Amino acid sequence: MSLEKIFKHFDKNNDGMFSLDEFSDAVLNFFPNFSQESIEKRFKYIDVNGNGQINANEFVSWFDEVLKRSFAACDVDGDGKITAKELHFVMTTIGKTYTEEIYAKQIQTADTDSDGCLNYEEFKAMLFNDFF
Ligand SMILES: [Ca+2]
Ligand SMILES: [Ca+2]
Ligand SMILES: [Ca+2]
Repeated sequence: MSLEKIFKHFDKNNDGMFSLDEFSDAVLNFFPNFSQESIEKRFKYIDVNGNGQINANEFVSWFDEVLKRSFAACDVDGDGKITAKELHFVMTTIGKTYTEEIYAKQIQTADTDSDGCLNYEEFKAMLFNDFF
């Protein structure tokens, strides 16, 4: 699942642009905790040319940035890979109570090169698999 496909998926009327409604659906799908206010703030931030719509380019470059930042946040030791231990540690600090085993299983399903941890591509795949 690529970002372009995600964009098309949430672009309900297929005009190649996100309205605020379409955008807020997309965001809530990935980040259910976002408030409407912070969604609107982001919408304005992503709408680089300020025409009140987000086009595919604006969306893809923003989302990629968000994913890279989330990846970096989970990659505690900064080696470019996320282990179950790191995922467990990070999720625990934000209040999730799953065991390390659960994260190991989750990683396994996305671990295409079978090295037991997630690189950035695998990380993206894991997030997208959860939603589509
Ligand atoms: Ca725009
Ligand atoms: Ca790491
Ligand atoms: Ca891997």
